Amino acid sequence: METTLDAYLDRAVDAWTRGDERGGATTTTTTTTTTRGARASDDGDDGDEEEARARASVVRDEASVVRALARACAKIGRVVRRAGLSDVRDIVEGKNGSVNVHGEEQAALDEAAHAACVEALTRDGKCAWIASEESEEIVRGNPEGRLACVFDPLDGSSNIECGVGVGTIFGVVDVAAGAPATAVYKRPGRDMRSVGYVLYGASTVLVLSFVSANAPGGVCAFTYDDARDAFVLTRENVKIPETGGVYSVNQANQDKWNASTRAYIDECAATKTLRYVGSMVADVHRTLLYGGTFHYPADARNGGKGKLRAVYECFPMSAVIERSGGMAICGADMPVLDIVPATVHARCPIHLGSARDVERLSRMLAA
Ligand code: FDP
Repeated sequence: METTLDAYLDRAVDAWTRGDERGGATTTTTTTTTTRGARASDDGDDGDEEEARARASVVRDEASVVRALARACAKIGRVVRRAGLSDVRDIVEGKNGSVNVHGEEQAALDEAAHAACVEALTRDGKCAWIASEESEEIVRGNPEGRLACVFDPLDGSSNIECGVGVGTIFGVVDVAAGAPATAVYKRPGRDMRSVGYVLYGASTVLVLSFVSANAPGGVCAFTYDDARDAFVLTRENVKIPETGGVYSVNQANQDKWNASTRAYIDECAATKTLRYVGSMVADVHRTLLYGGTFHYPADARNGGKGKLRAVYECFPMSAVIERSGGMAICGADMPVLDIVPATVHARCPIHLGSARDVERLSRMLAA
């Protein structure tokens, strides 16, 4: 019997909730009762149980956020597949995209994908803040919400007209009740809870790491089944190969990189195969499954910052890669997930992929 995303999330929420009860209230109760006596135990029980309940309820909210995003992505996927045929109004009612003018369709699809995600998350009501590549400001959600969602609604959109894979990238962070919008990004990427992406390619695939690296089933992949209008679990415990024979980078920029980045890529060029779609989601998905590396280095054009956005592109992708056993760095010994961005749209250099390959690069960058 196949597992749908809904069924997976139900099971995952159950597992987290049971785990919270074991790790929180129950275990600690025994300890406090024997070491601090009955009265102290009563106080501790209440606090622990309350904390466990609060944690479980955040996990339930998070499952709801992932469901809402997956529904929006299913809609986006249907429209992307019909790019050139269907109207962007298929995604968001009332939105009238200029689909007939060459070039404008991409922009309209970007915006419509953004609107579809915002609409789904707003209706879900679990997020206090919603940050998107397509919005200068962070969007206010439900002030009572304890989660925030960040996303790039349609990454690689310059590829849409030629039918090459594009994607949605997302991450979820927890924010204290009443926290300001800065709580969404003024923190290391390692704080991200659920992370993932949807690739709109030959098939529509959702890759998800739910809540943390310890999610039931680890990093999972779900394939969208049109007939059932559902994402169906197709891979569990996805592990990136330790090393790979493919590297992925826009080599046309090589004269703008620093010497050690160039030296590493020269070494790759001599020993590996180059594959570069130019769509981060497609390039990273191939890297996750087949191994190797993906790079968007700092270059002379962007003052050492790289092109890709830290919060909603590099953090979720780096977390997926790390949780599947790989590495993601922005410089020598500098994990991408340790960066604290100055703004929600900050950029950072990125090198991610198979652990042994990224380790070698890190050593070369250090030298
Ligand atoms: P795009 O501009 O088409 O949205 O996020 C930006 C991105 O695509 C990534 O998906 C992709 O990896 C990168 O830019 C490609 O940039 P270059 O064309 O400079 O190689």
